[in-house]
Parts: sequence; C-alpha cells; structure tokens
Amino acid sequence: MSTVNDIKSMRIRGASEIAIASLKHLKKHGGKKSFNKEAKKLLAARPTAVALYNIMDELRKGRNINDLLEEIKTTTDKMAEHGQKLVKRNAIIMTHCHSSSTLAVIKKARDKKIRVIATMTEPREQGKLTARELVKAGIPVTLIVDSAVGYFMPDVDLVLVGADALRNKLINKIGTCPLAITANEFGKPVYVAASTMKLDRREKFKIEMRPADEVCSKIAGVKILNPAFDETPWKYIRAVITEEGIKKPKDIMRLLE
Ligand code: RUB
Repeated sequence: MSTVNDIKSMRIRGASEIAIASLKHLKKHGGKKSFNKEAKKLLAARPTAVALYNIMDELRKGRNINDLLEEIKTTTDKMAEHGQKLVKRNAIIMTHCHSSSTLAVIKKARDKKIRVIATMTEPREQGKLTARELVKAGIPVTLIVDSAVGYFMPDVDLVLVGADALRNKLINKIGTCPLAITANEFGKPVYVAASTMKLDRREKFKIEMRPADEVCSKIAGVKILNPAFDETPWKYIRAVITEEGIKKPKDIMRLLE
C-alpha cells in the first residue's frame, strides 16, 4: 500500500504522523514533476489538517526534508517541556483521540504521578492507541466511551487535546467541541498542545467528511454523516502549548493576522 492510501485509510493518522510519513514519502520523489504530483495527492488525502500544507510551503521555499523532520521532533520536545509545567502533582488529565503532541506533554509529566482518562473517540477508536501508548510509558490510564465525559468530568483536573488546525476556532477530532464545553461547565481548564505549524492561514478550508460505514452499516431510509473534525470556539480554551511557550487564544489570533 502507498503512503497516500495509508493516510486515506487512517493506518497513518494524526496531523504530525501524517506530516512525517509524507515527508519520508516525498524524499523518494526527487524529480520536480513526480514531487508535485505526489505532494498534491498527499495534501488531498486528509484535507483538514494544516501541518502538511505548511510544511509543503517550507519545502517550496527551499527547506530541506531532513531538517523539517528534525524540526518536528525538536518542536515536540519543546512543547512537552512547556506543557508539563501546567500539570500538577497527582493530576487527572482527560484527553481525546490520539495526539502525539498531547502524549509528549503527558509523558513528560509522568513523574508527577498523574493519571489519564482517555476517550474512545468514536467511530475509529483512536483512544485505544492513546491508552496502549500510555500503558507502555507506565502511566495509569482509564478508557471511557465519548458519552461518559460528563460522568467523569468532576474528577478531572485538566483536559488536554491536540489540534489539526488553529484558525478562528480550534479544529480537532470530532467530539473536541462537546468535550471542551463540558469541561468549561465543570470549571476545568482545557489546554491544546499544538506547534506553530498548526497555524492555519488557508483561505480554502473544509472539514473532512469520512465514509458513513465507519459509523455503522446501512439502515434503510437513514442518512448517516461522519465528519472527522469539529470547530471549538476559543472561549472554551484556556491556552495553547506551543514550542514557543504557552499562548492564550488571543495570542494565537494575533499570530494569524
Ligand atoms: C487526530 C487528531 C489529533 C490531531 C493532532 O485525528 O485529531 O488530535 O491530528 O495530532 P485523526 P498530533 O486520527 O483523524 O487523524 O498532535 O499528533 O499532530
């Protein structure tokens, strides 16, 4: 299977993983014609996330693939270092989906005896990936269905999620918006771990609509819709953890101007 198909089918998923796999794929396509053709296919595979789009821009400006791969790594380390400062000892963190940026922060805070509540993240259940990765890192984790966030929210100290794009709203995995609203209702802070590569200045933007059969099999007469991401108003977000430090939503808006 090609990288493009792996991204489409979500064998490779999450904005950063998609960017890394795409850069490695493009390394094999040196010629300008072949490079442009592959770049177009990669960008179309999951159209909502902006990191790959911004990275393509860097490549066009003459940046080197290996440097960009290295930069994604160092950026993640810096986010982890800044983000762990927001996590208090014995904190219970609720997270959604599978975000490498979020997991880097959580792993960095491991010695503070933290615990994690991970949502299953229907319909593709990326929460299982998160839970497995945390177990491997020796961090206690509880997996819950998405609809249980209100039940567990009173126990939570903070909510931490990733981002596919930072626009006039936060774009992240479907379910982030109701999670953030619930957290606010319970007075719990919501943080986003996202590098400045997620700043989205694209004019054209769309939320990816995925196949209906990911939700359930056909039911006669029933329309099934499966948006992959949702848009959370910034008023529900306390701050964004970037490689440059912790930024308030208004700082993010300023960077987008
Ligand atoms: C993944 C998702 C992640 C962001 C950020 O959605 O919404 O929160 O992509 O990930 P999907 P990262 O599984 O549909 O790709 O922090 O790794 O860039």
